Amino acid sequence: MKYQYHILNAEMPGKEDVLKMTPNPATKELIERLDKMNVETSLDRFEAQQPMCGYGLRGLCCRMCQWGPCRLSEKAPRGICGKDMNSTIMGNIVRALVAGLSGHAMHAHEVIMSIIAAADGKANLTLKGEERVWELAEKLGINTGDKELLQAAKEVALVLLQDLSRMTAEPIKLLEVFAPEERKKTWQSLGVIPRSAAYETMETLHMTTLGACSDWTALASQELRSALAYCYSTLFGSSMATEILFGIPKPKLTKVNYGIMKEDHVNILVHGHSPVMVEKILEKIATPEIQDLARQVGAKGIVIGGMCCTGDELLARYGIPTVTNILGQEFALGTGAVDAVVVDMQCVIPGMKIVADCFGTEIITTCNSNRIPGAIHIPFDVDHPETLDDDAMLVARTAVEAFAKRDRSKMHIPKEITTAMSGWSFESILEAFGGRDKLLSLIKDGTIKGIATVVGCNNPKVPYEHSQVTIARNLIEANILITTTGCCSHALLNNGLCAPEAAELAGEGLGRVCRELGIPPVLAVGGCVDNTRTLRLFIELAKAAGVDLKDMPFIFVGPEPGNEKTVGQGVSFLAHGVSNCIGYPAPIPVPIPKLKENAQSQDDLERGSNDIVDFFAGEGLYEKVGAKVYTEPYPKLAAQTVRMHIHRKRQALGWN
Ligand code: NFS
Repeated sequence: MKYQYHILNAEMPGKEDVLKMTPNPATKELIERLDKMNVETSLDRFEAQQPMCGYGLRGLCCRMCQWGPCRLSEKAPRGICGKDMNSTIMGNIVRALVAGLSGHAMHAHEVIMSIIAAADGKANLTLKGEERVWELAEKLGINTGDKELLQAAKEVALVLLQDLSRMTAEPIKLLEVFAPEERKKTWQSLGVIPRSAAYETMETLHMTTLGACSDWTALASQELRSALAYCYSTLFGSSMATEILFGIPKPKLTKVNYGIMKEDHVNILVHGHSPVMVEKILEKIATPEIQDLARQVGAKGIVIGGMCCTGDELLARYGIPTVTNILGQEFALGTGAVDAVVVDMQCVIPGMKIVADCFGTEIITTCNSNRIPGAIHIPFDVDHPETLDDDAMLVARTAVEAFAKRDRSKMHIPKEITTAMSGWSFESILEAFGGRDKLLSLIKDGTIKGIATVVGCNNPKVPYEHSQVTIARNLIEANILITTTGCCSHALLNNGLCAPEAAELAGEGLGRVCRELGIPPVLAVGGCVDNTRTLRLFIELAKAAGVDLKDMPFIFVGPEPGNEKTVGQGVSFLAHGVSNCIGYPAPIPVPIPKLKENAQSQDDLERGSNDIVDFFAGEGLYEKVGAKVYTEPYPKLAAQTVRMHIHRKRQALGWN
């Protein structure tokens, strides 16, 4: 590949590498087209950033006060304040984790507050996830007596809100309810049970400020504590509150990929994370008024396409086609056929507006935290939800009216359309397999060797979607069932791995089961916050097996970690005893093998090492939680690493 980084023992792709390796033909077509039209994308800006700063890449740059920035090296191993490399690296990682946590926390806040607004009669929202309300009410010990649904839902929402915001020394309620007993004891003994998302964020920023904590091991504990706050408050909070609002998804067949857009239709893409406003917009688009408007502006109909996690949410619930992920958002606009992109919160890159302006695409922002200069802003404000219907109508109208302005000379929609089965919730997975005991017995007898959750973002440091698809193909071939979410799920969806027909690509055992049940070997379980669904599945199967979660043949795979939000995803699973295999070195100095002091020959090497790498990839974390991090940029080797990990777990359990 074009860029070699010896300090990382890794390499990074240039645009020509991406073109060669990216697996979706539609993507190649659009990258080439944008290139020819001289439209700048993240691939160009990535090249403009080369070479990247070695201090930043290894987490050795400290910018936490105004004495620096300090760049730490062998020559200058401490910052001006005296902080050493270990606490600098760990401090940077835990700060990134709580930045990601904050993203999911604002998402959780919006959906939880929407339930309260619905219950108070302020927002015109009908709760569709009744079974989740009663389940959570019971688990949380809420006396439902003869309470109405809305009142019970409000009481559940208030608990979720406390889990986001509690300042006193009580644990997160959802952790008490959902975490395995063995894990709770482990976390208790490590002293890492969190109070709330807000408290742990505050404490992390406090611990990493100038002249605060210089003990990296204490920061490592705060990393675990914050990850558990992230997991049980922001992920569980968002995912479950969304299920209360809009229902628990059920499997259905649909189509995905860039080809779902139509030249003679209004094409509206919805993008971001929180589905509250978007659900209302969908409702409005279905009204005769908006359908008539589409015909009046000369369109044959309206196509909705999803991007990123908002796309995943709608795909899961309604089978609304998805188009692409965070790195594909500019490519999608390169079709010149998108009339409007409606964006809510997070993962909406500023570069998208640059491409939008080249093609006359309207960007409509709906979240006050995500403003874009030059975009039309029609916000959903959860504190003033009374205008939700009018605002959603205005968004729908504005998006449809944009059709009349489209420059038809610049249209080019790739033809790729892919079948997919979406709508995999915790419940629907168990149901599809005939219950948890049936799924467990398939795992125990080796028909299915284990489960890998292959998830996460895109990262231009890795050839776009290549590793995600290669790893997934290799794993299903080895009879490893896959769950997927977020940006990675779009890669697997568009490449046909989430279609029932993908059973033909799976190994003998997994393939046979999928064919019998009519399901795919890769189950798209939703947006990133829905990693809770996989986690619940892991917890449930371990419980059924009577085995500690850390001993089960499960793994978390993140081929293209990119956003700060993925740090918390990985560490959440680690804290549960589920190892990670990531596709790119984290901002930690990579140990490079070096010649021994008295080396007699060139191959007389010793393994490089440093405390932080030893902690994550060696014994440190493993001794605490029973899981570790493997880093493997080469996808076929990563798949081998996963297979080996699962094989070892099975051997230890005697499941061969
Ligand atoms: Ni997850 Fe969803 Fe994608 Fe990454 Fe962004 S969309 S929450 S953060 S980039 S997977």
